[in-house]
Amino acid sequence: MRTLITLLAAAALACLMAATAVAATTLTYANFPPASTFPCIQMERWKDKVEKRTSGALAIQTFPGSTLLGAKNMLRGVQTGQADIGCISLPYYPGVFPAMSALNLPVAFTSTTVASLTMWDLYQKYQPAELGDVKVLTVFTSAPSNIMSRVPVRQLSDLRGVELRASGSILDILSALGARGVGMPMSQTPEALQKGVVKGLVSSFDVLKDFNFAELCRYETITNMPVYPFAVIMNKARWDSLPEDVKKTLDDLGRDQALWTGQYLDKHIHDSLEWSREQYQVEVFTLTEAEHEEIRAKSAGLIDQWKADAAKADLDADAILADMLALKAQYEAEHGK
Ligand code: DTR
Repeated sequence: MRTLITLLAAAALACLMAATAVAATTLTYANFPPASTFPCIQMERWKDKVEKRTSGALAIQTFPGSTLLGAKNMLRGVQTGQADIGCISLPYYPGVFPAMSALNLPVAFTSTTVASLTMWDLYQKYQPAELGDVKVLTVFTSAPSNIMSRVPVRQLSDLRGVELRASGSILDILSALGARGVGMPMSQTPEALQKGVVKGLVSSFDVLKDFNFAELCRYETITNMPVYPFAVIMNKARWDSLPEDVKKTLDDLGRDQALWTGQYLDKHIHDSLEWSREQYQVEVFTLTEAEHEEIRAKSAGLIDQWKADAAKADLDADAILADMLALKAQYEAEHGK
């Protein structure tokens, strides 16, 4: 009897130890927009994959909707370890990412899949110092940006004096077109729209559904303005503390996650626009070829400006730009425009 009890106790202890070994490490992952939006959808997908592929050795605790860190303190919060992992939108940090902000230039990306894979390869090739004090787990972009507004923008001249929320390079494009760009992160936009501080926003069409912006912004104008680059970053010391096999699992997931997110968003922007048409009968305006040319002409200076800024940061701007355009062409051939 005594032997049986000892055996049972030993078995119970073994089970307990195995269970503790399995859920050994929990990492926190902060995100700024609400759970329904694509940066958080990709976060949950990444969490599922990581937990499965590490057989539970890593558990990921996700914090959507700025519950742990907000859009503007995300970078610092991850650097200092307030969160282990965080999702940053690079254009929210002007001047901080001279190399990777190339993805925010007016180079006419039309596919999120293509832009996200291009960003991944460009990051791998240059590993720029601007992201040197964090571990980059994956990168992706938003879809091309369009106007969503409470007032109709049927033609470019309707933009004159209209206040539109944006960020990064799009603020400059808007001023060149005579509109009044108001810079703020996406997470502050619902309130600004509600209060009438802005008459609309410039972003990709996913937000029509995911933030229900279609309810207020009944007019959509297709402008194909730049995509916004994002990076999922991890605290460096925390990364260094992970076992080698876990690091490899996370590294192996980086490109796959960029591809998955691009494909998810490419599909979702169509679903979101269809939903907005059915739900709120939104009107969609297209511009003439001459108007697209006007946008291109008025945005061209941004590329020179970016080159000058990149050169100041000791980067080979021409090489980065040429590589980005070559990758874009390669992925467009592979995945379509
Ligand atoms: N267009 C960028 C990025 C963006 C697009 N959709 C979402 C949803 C949630 C947060 C950010 C974004 C922007 O306007 O910030």
